[in-house]
Amino acid sequence: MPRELTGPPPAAGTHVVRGACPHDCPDGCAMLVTVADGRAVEVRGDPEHPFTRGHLCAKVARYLERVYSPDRILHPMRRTGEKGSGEFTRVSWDEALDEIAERLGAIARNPGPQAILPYSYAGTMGLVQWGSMDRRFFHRLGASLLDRTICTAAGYAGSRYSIGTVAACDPEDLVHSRYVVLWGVNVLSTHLHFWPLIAGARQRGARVVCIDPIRTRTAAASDWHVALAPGTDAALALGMAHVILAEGLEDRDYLERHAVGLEAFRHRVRHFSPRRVAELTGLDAEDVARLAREYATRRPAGMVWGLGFQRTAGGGMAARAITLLPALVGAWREVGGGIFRGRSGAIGANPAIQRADLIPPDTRTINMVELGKALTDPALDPPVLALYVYNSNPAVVAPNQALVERGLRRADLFTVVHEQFWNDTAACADLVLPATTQLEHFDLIPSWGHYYLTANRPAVTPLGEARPNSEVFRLLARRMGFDDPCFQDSDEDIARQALAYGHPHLRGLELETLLERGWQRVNVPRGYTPYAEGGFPTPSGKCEFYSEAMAVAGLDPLPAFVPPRESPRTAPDLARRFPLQLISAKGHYFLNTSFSAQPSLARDEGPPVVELHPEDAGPRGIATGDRVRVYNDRGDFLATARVTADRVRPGVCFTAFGHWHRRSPGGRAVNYTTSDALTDFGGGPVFYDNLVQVKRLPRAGEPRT
Ligand SMILES: Nc1nc2c(c(=O)[nH]1)N[C@H]1C(S)=C(S)[C@@H](COP(=O)(O)OP(=O)(O)OC[C@H]3O[C@@H](n4cnc5c(=O)[nH]c(N)nc54)[C@H](O)[C@@H]3O)O[C@H]1N2
Ligand SMILES: Nc1nc2c(c(=O)[nH]1)N[C@H]1C(S)=C(S)[C@@H](COP(=O)(O)OP(=O)(O)OC[C@H]3O[C@@H](n4cnc5c(=O)[nH]c(N)nc54)[C@H](O)[C@@H]3O)O[C@H]1N2
Ligand SMILES: [Mo]
Repeated sequence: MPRELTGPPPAAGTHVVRGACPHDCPDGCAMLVTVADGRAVEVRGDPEHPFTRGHLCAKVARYLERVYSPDRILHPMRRTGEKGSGEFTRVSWDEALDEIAERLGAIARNPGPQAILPYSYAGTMGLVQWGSMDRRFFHRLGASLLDRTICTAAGYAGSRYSIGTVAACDPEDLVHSRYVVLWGVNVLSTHLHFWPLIAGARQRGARVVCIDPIRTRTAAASDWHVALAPGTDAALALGMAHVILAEGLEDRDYLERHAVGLEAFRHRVRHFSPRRVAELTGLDAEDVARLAREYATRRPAGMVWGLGFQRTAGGGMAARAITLLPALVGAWREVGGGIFRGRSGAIGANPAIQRADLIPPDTRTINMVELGKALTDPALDPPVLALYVYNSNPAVVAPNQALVERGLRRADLFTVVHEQFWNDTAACADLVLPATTQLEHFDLIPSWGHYYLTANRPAVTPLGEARPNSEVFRLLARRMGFDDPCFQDSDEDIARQALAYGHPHLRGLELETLLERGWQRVNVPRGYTPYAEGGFPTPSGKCEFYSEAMAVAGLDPLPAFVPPRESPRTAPDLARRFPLQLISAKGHYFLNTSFSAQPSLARDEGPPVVELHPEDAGPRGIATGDRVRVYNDRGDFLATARVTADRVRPGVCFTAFGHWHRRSPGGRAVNYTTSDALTDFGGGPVFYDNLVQVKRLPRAGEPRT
């Protein structure tokens, strides 16, 4: 392949380079980067890309601020001060890599390679930079495996038990829906490019319903906001099923041919009358019945589900119950019906990319949600002695930060952080390595929202001494003496291996075309109705209302309502001390913690705020603008109060996730209060299952109490 396609354009003259947004967002945008004399001067959305439609979000539209930020890490650095002090001195790449190879080698010999833990998530979703050479390296090394559960694990597990997959209908077909249910998802902030399609459906007469305890931008823009109590979604879904079955609104023909276990399910949902569901969810019984009737009769009925309901103890079961609803009413039959989540991600499943065959037998797995435990548990054998972080900011994103912090500050822990920015995690490193941004490396970007694969050609040469993840692991593999030829593959080789995977969705995709055109639709037809005639990828090939696989796994084979761990109803003693349920969902101007230190985005998002209902604020003497402390037994953070009867229900409060600790008042953000407990199954986090108390801090001139 000509170098001009996988490398940056010539240093002289003006060029438009095709790129792809790497961030952890379903929209997977195609970008056009204008480069003048070797410097990127503009990024914009590709107007021809059917999903991007020429529009970038508030964050990525300012990507140049990121690339050319004075806060970038541009050279390898070694710690000189105490851990967390932020004192570092510059070293050469050779010194840094030699030291890493030496330390990892020594630990691998004694006590053994499992004392090494890689920690990465989705700083980039690129096929090459997210998980390829890094996985090969750690697999061959025999390091502990990391279970990457922090985002969608519970929801995916629940959906897989019900319908065998998470991939489904093409979001471009949302315009054909006549009833759009947005379930636990804040589309206008987190899936922005879905909105024009939803608005299109609405123009054609669709009704848009948003199910969310918080009146988000999306809820406010919908026709009907169903503001249920946090973590009660499974009860609502089972209540809807109760009404649908009681009133004979189910699609009997579809169910007979394409479902198993309906009789047992019918028995289960008898317990979920609208009256009981109203008690559990805090909704009106009539609204529960109305939602069920409308969902069953307004066809086609489409659904977009998000992370909201996955973040409480019953997250797995909630996803399981919700993903059964389309089959119950036969929504899968029609274009515009079903669940809208495309995935061009089949590409990443190629075993040649990550080489799981290199993993030594009996290698242990550590759940990333439990990082604090993994770093501090005295019973862990061998203990974690080396942590290698890339594509993630665990010092902010992981729950139970007090424990994470204790772990990261351990003097005997050797920590490498490969990063673009001086964030809280980098501050705890022994060695910091500079990472390239998306404008500086090559990649292919699969989407977890739509059905396009997008190519990213580097626009400029790396700044300073920054290097891509793949390159660093290639160099480390050489130093460790790993001689499998896979460690010599170039980024382009990896991309080709990925495309060569025999998945039917990848038929017709070619690297040359991808690079020239910027993107290609994967091999999924227009008007995609994958389950119109059943064919669910479950063990039975049907939609599983009863799941034998769950029974075998020791789980309830039927969908159930697993209530939150922490709520006034389920933990009354705890709730006496910490009465408020705190939701910490995504910030509009942030992308997790990636953009939180970029000045213009930090300004637009503003400092940490906690929103409370007047009924909760009043007795606490809290008014808008007051400084408050939010706390429980796990920890605390400081914020500014906003009192609002509109946005939150009584007993529930909200704060946006994404603020860095070092940029937060008091040096702590919300994950000091969240729990590292796991969901019912799937091993997911319970960030929004979090009881807290909120206390006003003294106002100016007021005595401290
Ligand atoms: N602007 C922006 N966009 C992003 C991100 C970001 O940080 N900022 N992050 C990206 C990532 S990593 C992801 S995973 C996606 C996530 O995108 P979303 O799925 O939208 O995720 P969240 O914001 O976590 O939660 C969605 C909504 O669920 C609601 N919710 C909370 N608890 C419950 C509950 O018990 N039941 C119900 N029904 N709703 C509940 C919250 O109030 C929130 O409005 O967004 C991606 N896009
Ligand atoms: N309380 C609370 N906690 C949450 C959530 C919540 O809603 N509330 N959301 C959860 C969810 S859904 C998720 S997905 C996680 C997000 O967790 P993470 O995936 O850790 O997300 P980020 O904070 O964006 O951190 C990614 C880091 O990767 C770096 N990076 C980007 N590109 C590259 C690269 O090419 N190479 C290297 N080496 N580094 C790179 C970025 O600079 C950034 O610091 O957080 C979870 N935590
Ligand atoms: Mo996520």
